[in-house]
This record gives sequence, structure tokens and C-alpha cells, in this order.
Amino acid sequence: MALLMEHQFRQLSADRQVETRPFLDAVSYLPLFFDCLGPTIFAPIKVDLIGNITKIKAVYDTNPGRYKTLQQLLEAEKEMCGSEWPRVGATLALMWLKRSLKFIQIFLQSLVDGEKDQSNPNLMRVNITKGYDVALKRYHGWFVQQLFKAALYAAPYKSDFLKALSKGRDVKEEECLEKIRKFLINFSANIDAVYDIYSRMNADLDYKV
Ligand code: EIS
Repeated sequence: MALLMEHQFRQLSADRQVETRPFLDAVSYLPLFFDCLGPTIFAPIKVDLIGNITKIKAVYDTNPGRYKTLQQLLEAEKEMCGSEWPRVGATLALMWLKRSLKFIQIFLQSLVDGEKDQSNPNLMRVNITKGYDVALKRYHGWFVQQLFKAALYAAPYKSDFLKALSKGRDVKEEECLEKIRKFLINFSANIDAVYDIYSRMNADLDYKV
């Protein structure tokens, strides 16, 4: 929890523009989130996520003034890349990054909403599967979907996951969930705003990996 609460996302202003720099600062802590699920088996996911963030940051650093907001960044690439866009550069990296963020969002929301397998309340398979189904499944072919099903069995117990999120401190479940609830307010607003950019600019692609 400490992990999430110490690196909150910014509250959006009235125009709902997402500023690139603070967004990148906040997402740079999220790969650690996958360590809390299990550092070894989920390492490839973490690598993918870090790759997305690194790519967006590399583009941003070439001209921070011009790419002040994520929308400006996409608009600039659209103008520069012609028919290759949106399957290029930071636009492609953010397209995938937003799906991983959405996965985290739906998974955490389901936890705080108390959705659980009544016969195994300390398992998180219901919550993880919901995140996956909403955010990622349709972009994965048969093989990756099978990997997901296998990986689900390596997911930790809820109590261990919450403890890892709290940096090893034994915090009461309800206290943890309350902090996640607070974290989700700005986090979800940022993700929704990024999804809106992709739908407004017709920048999302439907291919499967
Ligand atoms: C994108 O990745 C890149 O992110 C993007 C660019 O290269 C683009 C080109 O098409 O591809 O292929 C990736 C996709 N990312 C697309 C899949 C990675 C999944 C890792 C599979 C490795 C297997 C072994 C580990 C076992 C875990 C399996 C999980 C499978 C989903 C139980 C909890 C599971 C949680 C899973 C949720 C998070 C998954 C996030 C994956 C995102 C994804 O689908 S660019 O790179 O533009 O920056 O260069």
C-alpha cells in the first residue's frame, strides 16, 4: 500500500489533460507492483511494462516543451509518422501501457469491492481474472491466454499480496483496502483520460499478440 500511496497519480485539472512528466513519474513505480504478485514468474510482464515507459520517456525527453501532455505527444507523432501511425513510437507504447494500467485498475477495484470466491476468500483469482478479461484478453491470442491461465495459479494469497504492497508491514486488511480505494481515485481518472485520447483520436489497434 505504502507502495501505491507514496506515488499517487495527480488529480486532473478541469480540461482533463494528462501532463506527460507527472504521469511518467507516477507510472515508473508500477513495475514494482508486479513484484508484489511474485518477482520471478511475473518478471516478463514487468520487462514489458518498463519497455513501454522507457519508450514514452525517450520520446518525451527529445522535446519536453512540445510533448507537455500525452495528447500533444500523440498529435505530434500522428503528424510526423504518416500512415505508420498509430503503430509507432510512444503512441504504440502508451497503447499497451494503458492496457496494463487498466488491468491493475480493474483488479484493485474488484479487490476493494470485496469480490471474492466465497469458498476461498484469500485467493485473488476472481479479481485477477476480472482485470485480465476487461483489459487484455481480447488482445491476446490462444497461446498467451493459456500462459495467463497457468500464471494465475502462481498468484499469491490476498493477505501476502497486501502485506507486500505495505512493504512487509502487517497492516489490517480493511486499512489496506481503504488506502487502495483512495489511490484508485486519481489513478482511475488518469487511465480513463488516456483511454479517451485513444478513442477520440481513433488511435487504438485491435491486433492480437
Ligand atoms: C507490446 O507487448 C509491447 O508492450 C510494445 C510493442 O512491442 C508491441 C508490439 O506489438 O507489443 O506481447 C506482450 C504484449 N503485452 C504486447 C505480452 C507480454 C506478456 C508476457 C508473456 C510472457 C510469458 C511468461 C510469464 C507468465 C505470465 C503470463 C501472463 C500473461 C498475460 C496472474 C497475473 C497475470 C497478470 C497479467 C497482466 C499483465 C500483462 C501485461 C501484458 C501487456 C501485454 O499484453 S513498445 O512495446 O511499444 O513499448 O516497444
